[in-house]
Amino acid sequence: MTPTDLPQPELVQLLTPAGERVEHPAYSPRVAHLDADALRGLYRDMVLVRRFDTEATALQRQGELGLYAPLLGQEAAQVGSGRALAPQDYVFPSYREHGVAHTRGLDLTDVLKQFRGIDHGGWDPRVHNFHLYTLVIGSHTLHATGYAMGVQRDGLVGTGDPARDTAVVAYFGDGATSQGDTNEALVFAAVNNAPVVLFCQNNQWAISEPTDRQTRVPLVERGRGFGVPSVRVDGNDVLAVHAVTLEALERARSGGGPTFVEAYTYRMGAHTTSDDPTRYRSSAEEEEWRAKDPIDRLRTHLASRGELPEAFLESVNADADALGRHVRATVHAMRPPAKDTMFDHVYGSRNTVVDTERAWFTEYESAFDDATTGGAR
Ligand SMILES: Cc1ncc(C[n+]2csc(CCOP(=O)(O)OP(=O)(O)O)c2C)c(N)n1
Repeated sequence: MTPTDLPQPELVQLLTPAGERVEHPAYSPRVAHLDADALRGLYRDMVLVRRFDTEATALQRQGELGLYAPLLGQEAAQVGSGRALAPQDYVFPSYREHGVAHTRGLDLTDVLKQFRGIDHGGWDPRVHNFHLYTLVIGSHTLHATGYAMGVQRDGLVGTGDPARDTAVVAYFGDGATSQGDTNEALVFAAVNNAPVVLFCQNNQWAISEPTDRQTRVPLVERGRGFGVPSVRVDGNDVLAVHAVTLEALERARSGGGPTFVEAYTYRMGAHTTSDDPTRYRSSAEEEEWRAKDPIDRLRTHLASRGELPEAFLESVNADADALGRHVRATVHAMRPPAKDTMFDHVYGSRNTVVDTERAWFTEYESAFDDATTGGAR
C-alpha cells in the first residue's frame, strides 16, 4: 500500500475553507466561550503578524536583514495555539514562530535582531516565558521535554490551581519529526508523563523536501506510535487549532501528560528569503493552498454573520500600518552591539574564566586605539 491508500486520520475542523462553521462533538465545546469580539481579536492578531511578515521580508530585500524566515500561511496555527497559552506556560519555538511571539507579548522587532545579525537571541526568555529561537532542527523538543519534567518535579502540575499548573510547548516542523532528537523527546515525554505539548506545524515542506520524503504514514501517527495522545487539526482553521491546543494544554497542566499535535498547514512563502520555492513545487499546489488562506477563512466567516463592521476593519488596518512603521523605524535604528557583549550570557552568573577572557579581549582591542592613529581603526 502507498501512504495515500492508507486510511487517513481525522482532521479536526471547526471552520471550513469557505468560512462555514461546522460542529465537532469533542472540540466545539472547547471554544463555546469565544464570542464575536474574541474571534475579531484572533482576526486582528493574524492580520498584524502577516503585516509584520510582509515588512520583515521587504526589509531583508532592502539589505536591512541578513535573512528572514516568513510565517506566511501559518498565522492560524500560531495565533490559535499561542492564544490558548496561560502566562505561566513556557514556549520553546523554532525560528518561524513570530505569530506565537506576538501572542506572548514580545515586541516583534526583537525577533529581527538575530536576523539582522546583531544579537545571539534578541530578548530575555524569562520575561514572556518564550525561549530564544532554535535553529538546530528538533533539538529544542528535548529541551522542552526536559524543562517539562522539571516543571513536574517542581510540583507545578496537577495542583488544581489554574494560576500555578504549567504546561510547556515545543513548536517544530514536519521535517523535524525525522530528527532523532524529536523521537527521543517523544520517548521521554511519554514514559515520564511530561506536561509538554509537541506542536508540529506540518507546512508540507522541509525546505525542498516534501512530507512524502519524510514519512510513510500521516505525521500524527508518529506521536501515537510512542503512546502519546495525538491529534491532527486543520492548521489553517484558527478556531480548531485553538480548541485542540486548549485541550492539550489542559491535559498537560492537570497531570495527564504529553500531547502531539499535527497542525496541517502550508508554508505559502519561501522557506527563508534565501530560498526559491519555484525550483521544487508547482504553482498549482500554491494556488490550491491559497484558497485555504487562514485569514480569508475567518474573515469570510465573520462577514457572513455580519460581525465584521467597517470601523473594525479600518482600525485593524490602522494598527497594521502603525506596526509596519514601528518595524521599519526600529530596524533602521538598530546598531551593532559593543564587541565585548559576546561575553555576556555565557553563564547565568559571573564566571572568572569568562571575566579573564573579556579583560584580555578588551586590552587587545585597545591596542588598536593608539595615539599614532588618533584612535582610528
Ligand atoms: C540539525 C539540523 N539539520 C539540518 C538543518 C538545516 N535545515 C534548516 S531548516 C531545515 C528544514 C526544516 O524543515 P521543517 O522541520 O519542516 O520546518 P520548517 O522550516 O518547514 O518550518 C533544515 C534541514 C538544521 N538547521 N539543523
